Amino acid sequence: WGKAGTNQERTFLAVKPDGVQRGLIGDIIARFEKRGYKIVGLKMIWPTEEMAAAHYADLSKKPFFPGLVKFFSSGPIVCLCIEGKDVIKQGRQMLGETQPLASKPGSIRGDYSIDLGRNICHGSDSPESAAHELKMWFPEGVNDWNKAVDSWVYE
Ligand code: FUP
Repeated sequence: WGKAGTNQERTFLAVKPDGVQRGLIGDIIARFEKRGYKIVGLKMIWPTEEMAAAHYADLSKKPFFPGLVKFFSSGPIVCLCIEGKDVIKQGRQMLGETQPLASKPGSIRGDYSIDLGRNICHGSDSPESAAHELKMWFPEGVNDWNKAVDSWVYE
């Protein structure tokens, strides 16, 4: 799953149902591509409530958990596996803070969200959660296209 601390570090990013419905998929992906990161896994899934609950299992004791599960399973999400140096920490920085009010303009949440429960995207917060979430959302694996680089111009 991409070794943390190398240029092949990998994180799990999800455009949540609000981000998909608001037409922000392309913008979010473009930010990571332009930053220099590589998209190695990409698919749309409509999570079941069970999948949403498993994804947010750490928060199962919180009072907002039932609403969070309902929201996360309320429509399709876009699952991304993104690769590159420091992508776990950089991804979190590019997302902004959990609280939209604390998110600086220029970050995804700082540009597009106002409300805590509708904060557009999810990103793994540690190497452990990245490995766990990538396994959960990409059980089939991802595309290691490093070997394909430079082969698009010539036959
Ligand atoms: P983050 O890693 O920034 O997505 O934040 P958390 O894992 O702590 O929270 C997951 C999601 O739960 C947040 F995106 C929004 C939601 N949440 C609430 O609805 N209320 C809260 O008080 C905290 C989080």
